[in-house]
Amino acid sequence: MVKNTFYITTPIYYPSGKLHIGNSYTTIACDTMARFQRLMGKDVFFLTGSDEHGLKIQQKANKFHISPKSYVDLMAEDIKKLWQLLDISYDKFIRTTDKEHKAILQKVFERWLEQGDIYLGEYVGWYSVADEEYFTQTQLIEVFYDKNGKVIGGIAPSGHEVKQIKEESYFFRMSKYVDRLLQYYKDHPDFIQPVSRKNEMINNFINPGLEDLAVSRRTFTWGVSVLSNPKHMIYVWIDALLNYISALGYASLDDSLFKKYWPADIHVVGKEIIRFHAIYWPILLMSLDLPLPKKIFGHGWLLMKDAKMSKSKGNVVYSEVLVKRYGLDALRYYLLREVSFGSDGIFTPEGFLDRLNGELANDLGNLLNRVIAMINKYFAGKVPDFANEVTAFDKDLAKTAKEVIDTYHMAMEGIEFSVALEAIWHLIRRANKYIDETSPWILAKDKIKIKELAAVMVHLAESLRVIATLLQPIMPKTTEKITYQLGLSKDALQLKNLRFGQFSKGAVVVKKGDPIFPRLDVKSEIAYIFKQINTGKEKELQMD
Ligand code: ME8
Repeated sequence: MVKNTFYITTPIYYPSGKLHIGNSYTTIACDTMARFQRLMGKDVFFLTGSDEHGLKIQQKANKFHISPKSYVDLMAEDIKKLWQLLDISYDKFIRTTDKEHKAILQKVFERWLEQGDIYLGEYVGWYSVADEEYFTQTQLIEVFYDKNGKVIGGIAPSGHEVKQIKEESYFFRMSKYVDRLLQYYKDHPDFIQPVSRKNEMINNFINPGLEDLAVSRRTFTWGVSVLSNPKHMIYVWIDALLNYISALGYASLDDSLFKKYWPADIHVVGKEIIRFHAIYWPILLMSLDLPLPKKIFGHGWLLMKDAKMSKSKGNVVYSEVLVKRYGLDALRYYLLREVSFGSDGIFTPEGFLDRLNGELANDLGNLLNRVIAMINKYFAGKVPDFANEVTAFDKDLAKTAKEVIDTYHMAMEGIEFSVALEAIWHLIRRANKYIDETSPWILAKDKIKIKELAAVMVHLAESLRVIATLLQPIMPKTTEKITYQLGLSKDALQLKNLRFGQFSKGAVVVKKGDPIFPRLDVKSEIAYIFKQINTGKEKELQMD
């Protein structure tokens, strides 16, 4: 039997600061995929959440003079509010502080100990007291040597000096599974995407020799302890990765969700954490005799000019600011259209406003406005019945729509949102051109041309119905607005069996359509966005 389920996950984000559009980018992309698969008839489970343990969180809470638990409680609420604002249709929000998650993690850790996959050893690393963090020698920005060439110290990326520390730690035998992992990559060429990232994994991390991973720490207390040796806290990445199965109740009394949805169809992550997902996570799963996720997708970064947008740099844009001023769908559209999903992309206020004015207000907004106005003017709001190939231009419009629907489906299945959107805009532009070609205002002057005029109106309404249907997973609110203005019910939009030429008989459009995307004054809006970025920077610096 073909499995009709679709399990998709975002990374679980650190609540060490307010989430910005970089995190929204991943989550909106996953939401779009989840909505698309639901519309295609799949039984979807969409998981997101927060990664709440570790030193970073502990330190942040200390700064605010509250307990780590109070701090993460506040932050988790804040994240949920953001996802509500962005209309994220997740099925579950997991927190690594959830009691169920912690119990599963501890149980699994004990199993690894029993199996001999985890052993007690000694961790030797470079420790920065100021940062309260370990670094490997390669992470240091400067290394000090004695006269015999032996490494005796160095400088952490923060600029603080590091000292060598030896500490008892548990290790996971990663090396034991490396050959199986490589074989898995070979047998499943689509496992890591984009494919270039697979070569990166093999060349940079596996070929040089995969070391056993230190999976416990004694330097922090805010975490999940090892059941049989509570002095040790489980390493935050093990804690975090386990969320993908603990959220489904793996190894718990009720594992029905796990049985139903595992293995995941796709884990979507930013490229900087693909190593954890494409190397460590599959090995952890192998050691539990579990099937591996079908796909790990490592998307590119949103950059500001040439630096990655990040909390610690303070060069961030917050989604709330853009949504409040320009509407949610402007942000959803921009993020998925601007950047090809596997690549990096640069956020610029100019680029954002260009797309809003050119593609949303002009191309799409005007098409809808013109069509609603003409149907009101020429047919008192009632959309004429569909008739095939009445004017010389109908055939080409229908052909374009068919090609666009096909391209869209391929692109959405292939996680190429920008290609899917480009295809939709091809149809939007084709429909606008169709208005110019058929010149309805001239047809309207001639009573004999009424049939042609009717065909033009319904072809345009039908193009808009197709456009609204295709936009549904990406910009659900815009779809609703277009559907409402066209006088259609939600049932008229069936993505799965979408064909051009199915416009509902007897639909009556609204009397006057409100512009769905107002045109903006570019100069003043650029100034506004820049001001918000700078304000954001001040806020972050104050918090640090
Ligand atoms: O890494 N551009 O959490 P995190 C694009 N807790 N995406 C970005 C981005 C940017 N500038 N900045 C952040 C963690 N992201 C771990 C994950 S999963 C088991 C544990 C997105 O809060 C992107 O998806 O640092 C990236 O991988 C994630 O946020 C990192 O979030």
